[in-house]
Amino acid sequence: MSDCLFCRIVEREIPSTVVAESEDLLAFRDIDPKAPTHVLVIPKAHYANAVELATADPALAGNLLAMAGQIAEAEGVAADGYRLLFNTGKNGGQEVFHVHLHLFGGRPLGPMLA
Ligand code: D5M
Repeated sequence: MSDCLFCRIVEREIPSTVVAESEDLLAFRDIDPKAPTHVLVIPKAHYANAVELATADPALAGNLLAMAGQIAEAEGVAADGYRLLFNTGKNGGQEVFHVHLHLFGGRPLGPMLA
């Protein structure tokens, strides 16, 4: 989708700091990090949200989670713990409607909701 920001990152039309890549997945640093480690993991194919991805391709959804775990290890945040988050829809705080898994780590993150 040419009007999708994250599709354009996949196509390298918009630069990003890539931390991991596979045939189907891309992980890059969030442009506005909320933690010392803040990485977004996305499928290269366009799905609007996590449920759409998991419904259409459960194996890919699982691989996406597994990649997040590998990145957490590589970033050195796995031992102390980290947060994985899918914002879903407007009330969920989703701003980019190409599914992305937030990986936050590197500091205590506190309670989930303010
Ligand atoms: O999160 C969308 C996230 O996408 C938000 O944390 C900023 C990030 N973002 C926006 N543009 C870019 C670019 N160009 N590179 C890297 N990260 C970006 P949401 O869950 O939709 O609120």
